[in-house]
Amino acid sequence: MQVLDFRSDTVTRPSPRMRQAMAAAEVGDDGYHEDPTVKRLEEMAAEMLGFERAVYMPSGTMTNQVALLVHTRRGQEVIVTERAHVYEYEPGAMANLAGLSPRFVPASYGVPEPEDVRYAIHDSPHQAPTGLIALENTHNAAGGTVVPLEAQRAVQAVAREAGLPVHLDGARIFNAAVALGVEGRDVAAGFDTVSVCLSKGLGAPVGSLLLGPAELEGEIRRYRKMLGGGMRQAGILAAAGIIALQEGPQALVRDHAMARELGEGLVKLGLEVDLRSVQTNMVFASVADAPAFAARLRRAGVLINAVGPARVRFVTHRDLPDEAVTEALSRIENALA
Ligand code: TLP
Repeated sequence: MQVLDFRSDTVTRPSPRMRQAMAAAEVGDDGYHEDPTVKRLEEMAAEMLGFERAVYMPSGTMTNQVALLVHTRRGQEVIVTERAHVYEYEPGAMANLAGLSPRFVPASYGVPEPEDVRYAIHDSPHQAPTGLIALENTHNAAGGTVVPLEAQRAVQAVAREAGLPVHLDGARIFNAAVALGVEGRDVAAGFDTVSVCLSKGLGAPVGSLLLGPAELEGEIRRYRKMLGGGMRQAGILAAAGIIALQEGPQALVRDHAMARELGEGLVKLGLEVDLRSVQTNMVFASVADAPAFAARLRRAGVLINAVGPARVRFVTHRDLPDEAVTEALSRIENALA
């Protein structure tokens, strides 16, 4: 029985084309910015997403944290949506490395109200001053939900009015673009920096990019080095990233269709799923005991993550076979019987 792995879209393995490109990659020392394949990936990403520069890093945690470091100074607050990845799942780096506190704004389905963002901005001697506003699209903990372009623009307008920079955690920016029927560059528009992951739904084994203006490039590279992200012949990895950017986005359509089918199927089995939140490649279900539920499914050959005491997450991705959803639903039905 093939195990069906719905834990994350990070579990994908490099495709045969990626492996070939990796083996054949022309490389150099990226510490001197002399790796031609890394440079090609960075130029391609910058061009594709409408930025002057892109800097390649090992992970989305690093691209997010470097963004915080370049935009802020210690003691400031960062306005984030509730349960934002940059705060919730990046082991406290925001406080530990950058010396920042989060200021949460409510965000139904990952979408904050511009007025809430405006009220969260501080500039008084009695409070920590706001240094940055950060959005996440798609919003992981809200369900892989899409933040509409108008909502992004409204928050960007609030930021501009207050003279604050805005960062986007666009780990899954192409999932958002596909769901909205627009280009990645449309979702990336209006942000000072955007973090994009190649190793989620796009299928690369490693890597994220931080996009930003030319004037921030030096600082971005300095903080990347400081955090241990200065790599050498990284073209071996970047070669797979290039293919991820070329072929990955259009393939997400299938992942989204699978998630929809899975969500609807789980509801038919009597599970509590908010189908309104099933907008891209994730399905969250509420269950009585999430770790026990996940363990039960594991025994049936379906891997998922418990993401809270009573919440589980299923993620669809390119390495799942076509029949994965039908098969998973049938295994889950049996496991729950
Ligand atoms: N998310 C992972 C886990 O860390 C939870 C997952 O399985 O979804 N931003 C967002 C929105 C993310 O979902 C992730 C990874 C990151 C940043 C961090 O990327 P990595 O794992 O490359 O550091």
